[in-house]
Amino acid sequence: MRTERFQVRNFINGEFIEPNSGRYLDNVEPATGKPYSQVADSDAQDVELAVAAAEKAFRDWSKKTAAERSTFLLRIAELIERDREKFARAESIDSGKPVSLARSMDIPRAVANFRFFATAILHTESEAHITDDVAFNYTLRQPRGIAGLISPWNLPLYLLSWKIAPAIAVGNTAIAKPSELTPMTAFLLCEICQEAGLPAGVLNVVHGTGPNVGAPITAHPKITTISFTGGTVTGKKVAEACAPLFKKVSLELGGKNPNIVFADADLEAAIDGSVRSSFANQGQVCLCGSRVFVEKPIYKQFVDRFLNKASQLKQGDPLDEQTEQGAIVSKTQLDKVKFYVDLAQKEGGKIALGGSAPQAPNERCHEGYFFQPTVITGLSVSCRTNREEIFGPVVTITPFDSEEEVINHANDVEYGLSSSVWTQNLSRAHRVAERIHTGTVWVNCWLVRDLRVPFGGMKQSGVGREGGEEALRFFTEPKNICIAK
Ligand code: TXE
Repeated sequence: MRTERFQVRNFINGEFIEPNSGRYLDNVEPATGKPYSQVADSDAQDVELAVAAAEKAFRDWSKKTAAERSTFLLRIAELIERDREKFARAESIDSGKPVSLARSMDIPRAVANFRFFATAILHTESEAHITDDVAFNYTLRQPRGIAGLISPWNLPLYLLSWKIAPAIAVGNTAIAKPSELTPMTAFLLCEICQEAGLPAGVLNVVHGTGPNVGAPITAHPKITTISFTGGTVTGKKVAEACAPLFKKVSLELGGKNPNIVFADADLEAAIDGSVRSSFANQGQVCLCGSRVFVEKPIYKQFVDRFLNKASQLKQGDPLDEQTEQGAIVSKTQLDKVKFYVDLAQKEGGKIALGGSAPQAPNERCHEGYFFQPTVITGLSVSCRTNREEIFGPVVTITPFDSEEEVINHANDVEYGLSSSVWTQNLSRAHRVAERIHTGTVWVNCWLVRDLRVPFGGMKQSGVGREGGEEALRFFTEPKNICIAK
């Protein structure tokens, strides 16, 4: 018997519409491995419609006062908060993450993103530069037009709203493309935007694949600003498409983040923090610390306690309130994780924990994409497992002898997104933090996020910064006005 599945349609010019092709892709629930809804399989024609809507809306939206725009964003935040339970459940079903995590992290953060930028635009300052007796200059920061916002599947609403909120807060209009694997909360957000009375065309969401929708967005000459979060390989394609059109581009890409534990660390805190940073969201957070380095005197003790703690993580149905480890987002991603666990063994690694799929937590999840939290020891620092982004619940632990040595290990990868350093020695903390090549260094903590701080990566982890003032600047064009005295 064929059941009609819910269809996630595009949101263009304030209305939910069918994709031009009339086609839909199956949207699979990772916990069951079965399609539970469908998502519009859009193409360049749909992007074209969205551009027309965004272009038209820009005329009025960009002229609204900051206070007017702020009111809309605050209303959106309030409505997401009202529906937080619905959003959390939808995010969990769509992505496989534990519902408790969606409820405590993803959805509150989406609310905070809208509130933060709604109020940030009310407190901006403009620069003035006085040129002796000759002239004075002041800087206008004006909206740039249409922003293309492309986001991944690991933190669907969290990351998409982190782009939408600043883009429209400063007066741009936006065309967003969520990951085709996790479109549901973007759809719910569009319903909220309708209810909040956001003018038609200010936010348009075009669903579909990277090549069919993402690529036309990056190639469209009228979409002059591109903010992308995703894999490094895709990031290169985005950069290539944008370069000849001189688009303003922000790329937040992958990571292979070091997590360094010195012998003088508060061991309890370091273990708690490291287990969380290794396995949060099944290791599918670009900020996860996938390479743990432990100073030799405490290596054995650390590994024993880490394994003990990690083995207690409750793996289960993402919709079960007690679950701490849910499902991997897709079969492709699960296969990638398996590939790297095999590779690690070929490279001489020892599986100290996990290494395979667990027993299905219940009948419903029989064909779901689950993998055990996995710990690998005994690998060389330079092997592929320790260099390439796995993006799953797999972490390596490696001993080190000296500060100098571990700084070299930390920096000896192509990525440079984030790092953690665990030590009670303040001077060492400053010294090491200064020398690590990552956009964020956490000392004695992980994933503490202040929305005002610059956020982004070095090297292959990206270009540009998001967050606070950086985001407001990214989504505006500075113009100097020089007036003779
Ligand atoms: O991401 P993609 P994928 C890493 C992780 C993962 C790998 C691949 O290692 O295994 O990337 O994951 C859209 N032009 N991260 O393939 O493809 C795509 O539709 C424009 C790290 O799922 O980078 C989606 O909306 N857009 C990461 C978005 O790009 C294109 C989060 C990201 O998908 C496009 C996710 C194109 N040519 C994966 N092709 C992080 N750092 O947060 C695809 N897209």
